[in-house]
Amino acid sequence: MMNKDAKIFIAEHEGMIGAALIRYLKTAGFDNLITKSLSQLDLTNQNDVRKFFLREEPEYVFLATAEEGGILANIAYSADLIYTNLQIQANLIHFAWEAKVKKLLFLGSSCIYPKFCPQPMNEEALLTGSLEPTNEAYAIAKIAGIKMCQAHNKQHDTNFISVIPTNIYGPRDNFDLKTSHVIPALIRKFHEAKAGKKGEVTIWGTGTPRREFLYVDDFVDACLFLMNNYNQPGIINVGYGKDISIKELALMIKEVTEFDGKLIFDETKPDGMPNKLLDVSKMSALGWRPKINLREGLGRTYEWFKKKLSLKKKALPKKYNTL
Ligand code: GFB
Repeated sequence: MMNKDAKIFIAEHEGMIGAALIRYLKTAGFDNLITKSLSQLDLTNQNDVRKFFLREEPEYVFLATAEEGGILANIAYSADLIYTNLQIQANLIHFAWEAKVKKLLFLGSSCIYPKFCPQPMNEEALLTGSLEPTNEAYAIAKIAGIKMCQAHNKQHDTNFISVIPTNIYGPRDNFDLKTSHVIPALIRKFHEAKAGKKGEVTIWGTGTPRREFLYVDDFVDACLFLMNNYNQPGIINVGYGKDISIKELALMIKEVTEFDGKLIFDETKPDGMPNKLLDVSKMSALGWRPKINLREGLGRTYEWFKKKLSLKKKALPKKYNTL
């Protein structure tokens, strides 16, 4: 159990998950949080990360940063994704051990499971089949991170846990149409079509793939819960427990944004994994449940998006680097 004055490093705090974690930890009364903007600490730089850990000696680390993107970014930037993620993870996990960090929470991704994994995807399915080619490079980096945590636990007796999130969405998501995931992309497309009085919105793929989505506030609540209650080397899934087809999702976003037009499905764009639903029974058995349903979470995300636009600030949160 983390004390309220425990020294906690959140790497990094400017993205959707990191920012929500900071908000959540502060509300829960934690006041000894260490954050570093990417210009202050380059997480890909081995020497800088080593010096940072030895100087600051954090007690807890949330490794909530990743170079990542949606389906097309995963195809277009596969080299960047595998290289940068391996560097960041290797630095943070290894030097967290050197600096005697009490506990580290590493974020995996649901794309670590095989392409044709039985649904819902159980933790035991890791490394039982080939990966979905559209996100293989990213998935391999994430699997390496999990294995690195487990190897440190084995050899050095650390307590480094790996959490597997389903698709997370919410305020501060990436709304860049070329690199974003499906929810921010569709919110933006529907909003712009409505504003521009266009009659149609184009959805990538066939609309038949099924995905599971979890609102970011629920996810960070789960992370804190696991930091306090879960001490096993085995991975643990965190999801909403229900999936929806991309077509159903698009219809829901159409309703949330009050767009009044047609949906066009562009089948020249990839579908990716046919199904992606996590088996959340391990997490449920520990007593954790999500609170925010998809309709509610989409509404909150759309409100945030509109507020950002109306403030005429940068509508898009800064991405980690060039993606
Ligand atoms: O969210 P997404 O990009 O990634 O796409 P994945 C989910 C589904 O939505 C795919 C469809 O079937 C897309 O073809 N889709 C429809 C769209 N319209 C759009 C659109 O305008 N933009 C986007 N992006 N998709 C990710 C991986 O896979 O899952 C990441 O790329 C990560 O590596 C994440 O693992 C959890 O769900 O297919």
